[in-house]
Amino acid sequence: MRFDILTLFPNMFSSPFKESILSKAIEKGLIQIRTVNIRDFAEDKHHIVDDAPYGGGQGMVMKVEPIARAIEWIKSEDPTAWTVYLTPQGKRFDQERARGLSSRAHLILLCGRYEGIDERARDLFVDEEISIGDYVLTGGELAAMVLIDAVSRLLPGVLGSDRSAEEDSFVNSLLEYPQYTRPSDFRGKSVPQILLSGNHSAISLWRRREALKRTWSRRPDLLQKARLSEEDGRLLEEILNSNDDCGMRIEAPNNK
Ligand code: 4FD
Repeated sequence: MRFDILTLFPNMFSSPFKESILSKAIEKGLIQIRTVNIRDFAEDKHHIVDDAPYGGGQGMVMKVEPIARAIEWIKSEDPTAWTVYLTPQGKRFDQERARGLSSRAHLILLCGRYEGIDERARDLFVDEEISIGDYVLTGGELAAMVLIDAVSRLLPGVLGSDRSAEEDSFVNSLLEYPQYTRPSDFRGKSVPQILLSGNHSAISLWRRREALKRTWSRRPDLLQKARLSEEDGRLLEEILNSNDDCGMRIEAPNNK
């Protein structure tokens, strides 16, 4: 899969993909990531890429011509490339949208700065607008990095062969159960005995119960859409009828 990142700040991408799993995916040829500097497509003497908004108001708007020329240059190589604009106004990015994008061969990720891009650039060139969450960043670059990471790990061969992305949280709509590794006791806090028992069916049951407890206490909204088995229903009832607080934490107020 190919990612072309359209940005005014290509240096921001010089390290994030050089580590660990994504660098190996690049080495193996499973993904290709290229940055394209929008400024290189400005034709005027000063390579101007932004201008004041028509109608007045604060801030600057990214000009349409350099964006148009950059996207058309990429599309002249591959007319099938799919263009995504990272913006707080886009559809919320989640696991399902990551899976949808992972089926495409070539993504163009358009990173906005300032007050965003000229509306005509969206109308003419943007196929999909995506937001990674309800907060504002100084540019779309960090959002593009998040998207590339979440999409890349879904591609065949990117994660270790023993570990399937399908086992992840959100795929089955529950949060993950707690994990432990050595030592078995740390400052008086011990690993749950069951995990040392070697009883694999009992461990599976415990993990499922813990996943249900966590989801109930932290993300009850996820239980709505979770496809729960009859066994899950029984476990959940058992949990709620017990006096287990499911790890509920009372958050201290943060009054401004
Ligand atoms: N929540 C996101 C994406 C970009 C961004 C920008 C218009 C500002 C947050 C278009 C205004 C892009 C997000 C750049 N902030 N900032 O995904």
